[in-house]
Amino acid sequence: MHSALETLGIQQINNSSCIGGHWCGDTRLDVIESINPSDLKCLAMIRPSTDQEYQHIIAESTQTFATWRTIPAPKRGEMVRRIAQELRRKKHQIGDLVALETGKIKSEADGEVQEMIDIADFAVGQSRMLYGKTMPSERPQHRLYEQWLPLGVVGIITAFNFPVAVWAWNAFIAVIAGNTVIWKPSPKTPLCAIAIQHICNQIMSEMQYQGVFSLFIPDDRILLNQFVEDRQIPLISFTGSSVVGRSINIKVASRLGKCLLELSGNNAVIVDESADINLAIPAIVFAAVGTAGQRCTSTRRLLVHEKLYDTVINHLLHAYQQITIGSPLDSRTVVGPLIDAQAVEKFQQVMMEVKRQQGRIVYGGKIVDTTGYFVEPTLVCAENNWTIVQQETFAPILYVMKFKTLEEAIAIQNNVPQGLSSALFTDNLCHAEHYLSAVGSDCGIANINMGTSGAEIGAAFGGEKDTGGGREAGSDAWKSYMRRQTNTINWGKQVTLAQDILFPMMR
Ligand code: UN1
Repeated sequence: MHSALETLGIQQINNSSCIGGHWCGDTRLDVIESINPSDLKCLAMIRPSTDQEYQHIIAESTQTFATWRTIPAPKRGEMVRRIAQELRRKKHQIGDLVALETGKIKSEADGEVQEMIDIADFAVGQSRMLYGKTMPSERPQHRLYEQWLPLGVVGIITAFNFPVAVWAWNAFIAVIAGNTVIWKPSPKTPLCAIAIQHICNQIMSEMQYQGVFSLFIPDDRILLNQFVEDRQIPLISFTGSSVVGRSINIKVASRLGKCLLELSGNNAVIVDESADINLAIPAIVFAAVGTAGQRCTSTRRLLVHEKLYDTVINHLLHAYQQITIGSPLDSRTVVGPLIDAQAVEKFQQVMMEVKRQQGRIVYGGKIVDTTGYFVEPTLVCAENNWTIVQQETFAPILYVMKFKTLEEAIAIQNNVPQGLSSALFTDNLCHAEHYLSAVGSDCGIANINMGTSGAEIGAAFGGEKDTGGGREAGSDAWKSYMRRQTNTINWGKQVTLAQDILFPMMR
């Protein structure tokens, strides 16, 4: 067993529900296996959560909320501050575990833990800044203001590709806002969640607030649906595919609950005629092959001005030839494995479709003949209207296309169902401003001279159209985890009606 796992409280067999700091899990059910995608060895086995445990979790979480909401927000921030201290102390070990379980390379895995620390620091500060506005009332001797209050139990469903950071974006902000949280991680990365829950347990026990952070890992859809449909959970935050997100949104909307969605991306980089190639190439390579193309922000489409097309292809080809594929814990590795056999199969299907479309594979296209879910980083000359180009495939496949004018490039970029991230490489100020204007990129994130991935936590994160419209992490995303209450106080001795209404009985 890897030493990082033991340090983080992972045993060979783990229980997956954590209720008030106590672990449980059904010994009668089949275990969930956590598989290392780079050598296919089982890292540990997990006893899945049961229906009964779910009932305990929701009861505990609801009960804890009743007191947690009365704790002053800056004191709630103290809980997150202490968790961040532990994350700093264990950054290296958590990074190892993230690399082992997801297959992302160690420096990106460590970066993910840093992202947790960053959002924790942000949340601690935010705990003193849950600002509401005061407005001048139109009535004499009246005060009019808005205040923000917690929602209740927040459900957080996360994906395998950012097994800890995306939970942290949601959980830390939700908790300083006065909510309690229940985490349903991806069954592909249960150990990362268990390790983080251990840290939360330690701090919750030190601060005598068990039940602020809970975890459950079911192995069936019935329990997941129960969670999503539970009227005791006012907000479900979901990260994953547009297909699953749409069905969750429908279920939550039908009970008039709130959904915070961070769904599929199909992110494009445009290389304008004036682009600095030396800046563009490394940024594109990182965004296309980083995390083996399994970020929701990964660059999937590259639109190149016709005058630079051959040059960019040649530079990319040269860069791709240098990419080393291998163990995520080897510091020389650039690209690790995909998450599982299904992901490899999807990659193969897409490659068959490329061939059917007679697309030119400039580089890669094959699975790597070794143990582990490795595929080659792939460059394909493609057309935007191909079905596979319109869809998000979680693999390091970059579709390259040609354009003549910036307007044409923007139209191609926006002509997909998703709207998460986008980028333009240009040295032309007018083009940059055009791209960022209302007639430019239609995405939630639009960058200039940078890739599409690697967003900082300080700003709001999320996208439009099939990406779901949610905003998480920084800026004013905290408002999604709170309810707004408008308060009007009459501190005078007269009843005054708004809109100049003179009610006869009040004269
Ligand atoms: C995701 O892939 O779901 O911007 C999140 C990025 C990371 C977060 C990605 N900070 O690439």
